[in-house]
Amino acid sequence: MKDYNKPPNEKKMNIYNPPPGSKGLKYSNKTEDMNGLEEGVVFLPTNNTKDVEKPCGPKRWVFVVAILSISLLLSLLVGFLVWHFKYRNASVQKLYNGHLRLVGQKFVDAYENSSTPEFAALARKVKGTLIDIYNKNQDIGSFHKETEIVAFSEGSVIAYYWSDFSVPKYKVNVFEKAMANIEAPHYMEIHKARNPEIRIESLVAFPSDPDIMKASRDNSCHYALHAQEGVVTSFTTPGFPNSPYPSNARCLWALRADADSVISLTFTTFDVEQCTLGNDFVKVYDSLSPVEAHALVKLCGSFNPSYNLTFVSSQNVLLVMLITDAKGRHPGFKAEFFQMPKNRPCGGVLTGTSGNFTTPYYPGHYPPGIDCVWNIKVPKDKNVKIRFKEFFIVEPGIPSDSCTKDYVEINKEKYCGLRNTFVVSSKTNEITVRFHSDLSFVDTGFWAEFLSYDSSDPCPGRFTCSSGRCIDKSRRCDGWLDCPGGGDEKDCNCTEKQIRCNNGWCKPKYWLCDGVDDCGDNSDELQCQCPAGNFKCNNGKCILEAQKCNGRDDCGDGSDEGSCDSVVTVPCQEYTYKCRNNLCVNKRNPECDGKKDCSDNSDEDNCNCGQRLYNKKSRIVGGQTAEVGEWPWQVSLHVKGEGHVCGASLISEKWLVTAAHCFREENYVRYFDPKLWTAYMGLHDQTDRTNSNVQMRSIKSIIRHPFYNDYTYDYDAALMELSSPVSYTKDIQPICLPDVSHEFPTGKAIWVTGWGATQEDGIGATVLQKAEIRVINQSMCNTLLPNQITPRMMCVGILTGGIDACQGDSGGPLTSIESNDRMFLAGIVSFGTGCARRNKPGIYTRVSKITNWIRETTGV
Ligand code: 4AZ
Repeated sequence: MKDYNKPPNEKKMNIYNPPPGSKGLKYSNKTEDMNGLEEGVVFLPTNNTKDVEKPCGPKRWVFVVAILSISLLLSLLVGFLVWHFKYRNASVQKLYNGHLRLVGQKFVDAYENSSTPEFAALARKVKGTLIDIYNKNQDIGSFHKETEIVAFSEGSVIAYYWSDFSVPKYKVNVFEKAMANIEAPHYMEIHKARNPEIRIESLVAFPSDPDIMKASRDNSCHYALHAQEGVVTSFTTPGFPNSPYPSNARCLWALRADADSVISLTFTTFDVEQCTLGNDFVKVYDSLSPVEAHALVKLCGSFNPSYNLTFVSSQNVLLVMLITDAKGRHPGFKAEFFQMPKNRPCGGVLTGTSGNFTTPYYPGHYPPGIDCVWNIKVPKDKNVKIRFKEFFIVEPGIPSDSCTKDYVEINKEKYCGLRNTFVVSSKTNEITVRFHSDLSFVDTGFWAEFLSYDSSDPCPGRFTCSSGRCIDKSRRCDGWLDCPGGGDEKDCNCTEKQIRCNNGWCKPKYWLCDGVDDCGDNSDELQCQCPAGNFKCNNGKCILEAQKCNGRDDCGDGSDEGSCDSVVTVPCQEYTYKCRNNLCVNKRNPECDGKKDCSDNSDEDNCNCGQRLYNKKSRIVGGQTAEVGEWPWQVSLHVKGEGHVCGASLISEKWLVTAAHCFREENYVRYFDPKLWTAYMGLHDQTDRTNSNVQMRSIKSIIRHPFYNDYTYDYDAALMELSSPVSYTKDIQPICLPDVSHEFPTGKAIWVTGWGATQEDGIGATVLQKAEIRVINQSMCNTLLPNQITPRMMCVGILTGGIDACQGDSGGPLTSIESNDRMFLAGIVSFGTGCARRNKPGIYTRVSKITNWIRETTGV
């Protein structure tokens, strides 16, 4: 756009094009030169010795040296000029956004509209004053190119501006320093200024990136909205909801409220391009300038309606910015805002024996720039503890151990980030909780309760962790760390069923040599190490290190070929992935991981599966209610007159995978009759089946696995064909089927979901539930459930108990989140000994063992 540098080809032209008229002289010049050179050369007769000794040699050298020196000087000069004009003088564009306060000015409504004469008049004066300030500073003034006043807000009057500078490269550091320290002029200087009636203070300028600057400069998509007293105002992206937002858009919504008010903004619908797939995003600023220092949030992707997207300003303005690129057009957003009185107090004195308190506007996002202090006092003879039930204080780029921006502080210790339920206790009857939020980036905050407790018995009938947390006495010395820091596993006498780790902990004997460091100091795995230079297979066998990743199954269980860094075509084995061209690769789980591993790319074909289209809030760590759209392949199978009976997984528009035992004949009811069943896709709440996001289908056919054994539950799998295809939506998506070679390693966290009973012999859940459980190694699975486990089964659970699938979850998915955030159907809920009992994990049908049957039967 701007012509700061000469186009390089202009220079080239000078080099390659001789000056006009020089052509004819070229030859004669050369001749003249030759003559000139020969001038000092005298060819003498050989007998004239005197003349031979004539000192004409040195003279020639002087001449040559002079010529050389001159050409050296000339090239130095040329070099200097090139450097000076091309590099030293090369300029870079520097863009700034900022704001300043006008002292003693009265705000009039017309200032909110940039096309009014009042706006133009004040903007002219402010701009002039700003340029005067720039000109006063020799490190700024001469580089200024353009400034524009973009908005005013109330209080008294705040002006928002952008400025454009062109700074020589070698001056950039000095310039940036000067801009960072820019200040409003002293009062005395104002009278000498161009607009003495304009007095400004609190002048700030922030470097801006060109893309955001484009949004400020192009006002084809700018909106100014003022909150109305007691009324909710809404606005949407252009075209919402009937057409997608425009591509390459730079839209700004300047939201204002009356002085001494703040703004509450809520996105009621939000659906822009997924963050990982494109560059579209929305940013909200606690200012009318799009400056990073006042950014509250950056949003992309889509959020389900239950996600709380409420933001509160610190002053009476907010700016919403939408930036989109050329592709990936989505519906956009609908937002609402209203004004509220400022200075709502936060913190305070809390008394009594228990109570709750939260960050301001919880579960909405807390405002920027606030400090709250809660002084909590329980009766004198008691102590007090705080339990944080929800805790979300995440700042982009700030690790949870540094807490330099937003934090909670108790007893001089700072807490931030995303945390599970935790407890902080005091050894007195008082405690002080402080909360601080800085000027940028906000989060949901916390929800906490304070509780008084008896200092001599803080956990009646239970074990007290040093953190103050109470755990069941049976959890003491059971091999699992239940207290933060593992206090419940210290100073234990190990039973005969346990081993003693070197660090003193007791662990179940069957964890010895299972390839997992259960002790924490690896002492349970030491006596079973292979000799040096050997590799230990998953089945315990030792093989030579050199045999690892050599394309042969030396372990016998494929574990030596399962996790090789490079993708090598190897002879096909059980554990290798077979490409469509029948060549096999040794990479573990290469399907749909976003990388081409097969030479024919077939590992990345057929990958329209296993993707969540909503942003996952799941930040819910303690709670187990699923979010809307979090498990879009989850299906609820209803039987006429009985309601929900089993779960299932959607694998294509027409096919479901479920458990074969759901169709057992019981009480003379022939459950394998397709007419009995109805499948609900996109369902979240069993009481809300008429929701427009739900698609209901009758069943055309039920196909049980031909090897299903009704007695052992071996091959507990069945396919259901829907009467007509479903259409995929955000709430309805298919899950990926794992390849026959797909491995779900021991210890891997996997999710089980369903509307099953929430406790053994309990009743089913109304809203879809989720639980994170872990893959348990097959030999331990055999030990825990002797004579029950076949290779088509896998144990998945938490051996301490408490988390499990239960009655009514049968047939539902066991979802494994793999690389690229792709979800695979690892298992089908099959059976178990009760629910959530200690050492009794759930048993799941291992889907990779029946993938071929599923694909052959359904064509998926
Ligand atoms: C059932 O009856 C059932 N604890 C499913 C899973 C489990 C137990 C029972 C696993 O559907």
